[in-house]
Amino acid sequence: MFFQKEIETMPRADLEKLQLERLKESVKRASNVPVYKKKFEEAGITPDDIKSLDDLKKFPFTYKADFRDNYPFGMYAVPMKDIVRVHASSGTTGKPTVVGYTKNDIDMWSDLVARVAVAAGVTNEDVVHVAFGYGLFTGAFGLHYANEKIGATVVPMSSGNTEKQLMLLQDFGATVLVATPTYALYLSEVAKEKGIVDKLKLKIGLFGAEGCSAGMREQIERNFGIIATDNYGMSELIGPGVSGECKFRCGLHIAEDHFIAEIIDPATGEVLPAGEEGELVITSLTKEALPVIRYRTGDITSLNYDVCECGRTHVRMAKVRGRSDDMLIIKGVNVFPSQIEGVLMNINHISPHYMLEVRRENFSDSLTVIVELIDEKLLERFQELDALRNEIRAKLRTVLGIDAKIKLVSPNTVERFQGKAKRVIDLRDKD
Ligand code: DLL
Repeated sequence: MFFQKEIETMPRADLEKLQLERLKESVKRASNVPVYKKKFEEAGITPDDIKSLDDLKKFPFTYKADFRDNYPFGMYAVPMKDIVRVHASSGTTGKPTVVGYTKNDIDMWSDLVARVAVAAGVTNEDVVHVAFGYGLFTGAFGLHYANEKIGATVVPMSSGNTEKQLMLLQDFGATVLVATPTYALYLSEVAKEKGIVDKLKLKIGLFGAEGCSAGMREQIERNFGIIATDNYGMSELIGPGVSGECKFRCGLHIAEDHFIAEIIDPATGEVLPAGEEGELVITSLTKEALPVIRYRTGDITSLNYDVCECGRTHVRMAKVRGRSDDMLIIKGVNVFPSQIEGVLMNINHISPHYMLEVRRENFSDSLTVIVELIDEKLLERFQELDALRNEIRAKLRTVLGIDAKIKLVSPNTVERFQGKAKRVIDLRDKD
């Protein structure tokens, strides 16, 4: 199913022609912003130097720090009177990253998220329960307007209050759940415990805003009896709608008529050949309020340009493996939390809720994986407990190449998250 079939299945040659035309315009728009003007001058490059898509490489990168340094509105390329909406991404410390939209930007944004929702099977017959937090976060509003545009019935539930979420999911007959995978998992477990899964009409999960291992997704799908797709985005780029899976779930189609994707080596900044894994860099082609040129997303993925079985021609990015900045370096070894999750999801007797604690002990890093047991009684059966601990440690060693301490804890003692999960506690600077 397509929301904008002609564009979504456009032959690559036509798509690239469109991208080139739009790229020239986007770079021109960006050069109205003092930060970009300065960057371009320093690099000795002007918008007129763009003759082919390959010329994009000559432009300097844009970083999250550029947004911070120009807080709150210094990255806007249009006067404030043309800005109709402001959002911001939740920085855990300091000032948030502020973004803005013109009327056209909002319209384009809704179209792109609608593509993702329709690709997952959403129609005007659906009741869409949005359990993302409404507010400065882009997730809720992004999914809200897109699903309205499709003609679905939108329930702007917001996050929190799990009991009420379940009551309304049931009473309003929601068929689509929009949430972070972590919160969807929690909701599904509580629904199971309460024995109300059979009373729900859910069919589709639209999950995004954070990564989710295949094992965790399967668990949510099993608990709820749904099919879930993954969608990706980031406030600086637009919010959700940058890319999303189709029903074949073999990569997330990037809306290439509005964005150009590159993969670079995060250490050298060099563009990597198609198929190689590295950091995703995105250039916006149509954004009016906030053009971004070669934005360093920090997200690690790879690109696949083969036409998908669904007929979409737009490039597919692999599920995000992690952010370059949430990669832990433990005893010199690069460890992504997603790798640990991948291992834990395939082990019996433990719940999918976990935390990672990193410390520095005797001048050496140590990783503790805190995992919740499903059955409290196991805590009294020392031999079995020991065997389980050893199994987890051995499996993690095979995948990560390092030894981790395993702490098994009682059911329901690991924190549950209602938005994006924060599973890593890095105490190395604090010890
Ligand atoms: O999370 C936008 C969004 C909302 C996307 C709802 C999808 C659904 P930010 O709060 O700015 O924006 O966070 C962006 O979240 O750089 C990734 O590291 C991570 N992220 C977002 N979607 C995914 C995903 C929104 N599907 C940051 N898989 C990004 C993995 C994701 N990571």
